[in-house]
Amino acid sequence: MHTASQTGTAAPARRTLGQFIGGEATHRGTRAYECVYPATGESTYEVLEADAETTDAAVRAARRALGGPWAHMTAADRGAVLRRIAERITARADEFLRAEIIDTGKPVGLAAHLDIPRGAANFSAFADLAQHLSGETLTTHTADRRGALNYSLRRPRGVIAVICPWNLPLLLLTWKVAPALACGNAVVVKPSEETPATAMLLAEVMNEAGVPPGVYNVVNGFGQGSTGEHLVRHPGVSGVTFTGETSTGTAIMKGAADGIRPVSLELGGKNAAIVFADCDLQRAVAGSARSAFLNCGQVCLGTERVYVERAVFDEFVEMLAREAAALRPGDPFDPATTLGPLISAGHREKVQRYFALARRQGARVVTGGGIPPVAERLRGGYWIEPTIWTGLEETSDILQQEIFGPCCHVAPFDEEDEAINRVNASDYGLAAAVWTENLSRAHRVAARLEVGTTWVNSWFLRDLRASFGGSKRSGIGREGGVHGLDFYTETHNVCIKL
Ligand code: NAD
Ligand code: 6OD
Repeated sequence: MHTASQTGTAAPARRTLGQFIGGEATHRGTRAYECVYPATGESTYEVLEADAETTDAAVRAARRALGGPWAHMTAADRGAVLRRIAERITARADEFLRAEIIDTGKPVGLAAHLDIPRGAANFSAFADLAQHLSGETLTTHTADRRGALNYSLRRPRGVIAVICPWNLPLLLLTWKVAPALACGNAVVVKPSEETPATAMLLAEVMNEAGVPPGVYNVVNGFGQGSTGEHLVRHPGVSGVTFTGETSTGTAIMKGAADGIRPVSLELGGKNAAIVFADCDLQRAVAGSARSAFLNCGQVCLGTERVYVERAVFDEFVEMLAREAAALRPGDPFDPATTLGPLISAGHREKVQRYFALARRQGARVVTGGGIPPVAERLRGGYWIEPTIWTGLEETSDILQQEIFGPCCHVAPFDEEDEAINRVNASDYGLAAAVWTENLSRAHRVAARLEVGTTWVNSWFLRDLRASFGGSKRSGIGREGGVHGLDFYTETHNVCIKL
């Protein structure tokens, strides 16, 4: 779909991004800050931070839109608008692709096959969901024997605050905006301060697709003490859907508690894979490499712990190390590049602290652990080597804390029960992968894992109708298909005495 010659190398024009409020781009905002191209460290454009007053204007615009045609449209008409949004994203895919790469530094092959098509697919999938806004009907016994009829209605919850991280900016934002709009809500989106571009491009698409003014609003800025916190605490917000770190989720939950607003939280993970000796080893290695290193390891579902049955442990480690070594860092716009940089200097420092800690705690570094050589013009970027460790204790920080970089620890196990217990011995519970050709074992193990999603013989294979979310500290609530309906709508029971 996209080639290097279509997109060229990144030489972004200087510009200023503000907000999108009530159907219009505006330069309201206070402090300006710079965004950076992670592949070179160069600043790209400036962004205006939305202060409390500007955030208030966005929430008010969303409230006004709820009184207009959007919330009262038929579900089929809203579905048609969502389909047009999907079509416009696809028609403007090259612009989305370029904007996403300049913000994140991710390789063009990845963004072209995952981020941008999923951005469109989220809208087509939830266009259909709008048709399923049904409720329950109950006939009720009463003392006079005439009975009563109970039925439920669903109405839009109201103004939904959508707060997103930087790792899959368009994918994760549209994953929340699409169901919110399908259910008739208005949204105020706060993209990550690192990656605001595709949320603003989506604003143009909303106008092109005929979304009424005020239904989709964007405010830019930071989190605590800034735009994110103003938004969460705004009394005009009816619910907050958030994807990001567990500690941020905690702060957001506290902020939403004032006013008793519901939250849907997709948080961090410390995901594990179990590789049984009876698996298709080649497939398990390729899948584990993908799950540890895709997007430079910056995927919440990524595997940072791998447990391998002892009989195939040495062979697995050797094969995984070969996969890691085959990854090619380089110009994100070059289709041959398979490894992008980390998002920022700060995030690379965090990942490097874990690399140093692993060594101090006695890890054997199978491969990686440093900064890879890259072309001179890329040397200011936040490059890091894909890294594999063995030999650490289960209680080590490396096995307990989310690193969010291209790295994993591989440990041998002897018994099925032992592997399950080690996977579950985590504060997190987002996702797991199980690699086995034994059908009974696959079902038996999956049923015992304390996570929101288990993939068997695959990873990050998504059906947008399936539930998605985390257990334990990985989140609250489920989104996907009809599963988010309780969050995005308010159920209203009507009881008719007959
Ligand atoms: P983050 O929590 O630092 O920031 C996410 C968003 O929250 C940003 O827009 C930020 O500005 C905002 N924010 C921060 N503090 C806030 C506050 N007090 N009030 C309101 N908003 C606030 O996360 P990140 O660094 O952008 O993303 C990486 C993290 O996200 C990782 O932990 C990763 O696992 C997680 N993540 C989870 C999922 C999932 O589906 N479970 C998906 C992607 C990323
Ligand atoms: O695929 C999705 O719907 C989803 N929420 C993926 C999350 C990936 C985390 O980085």
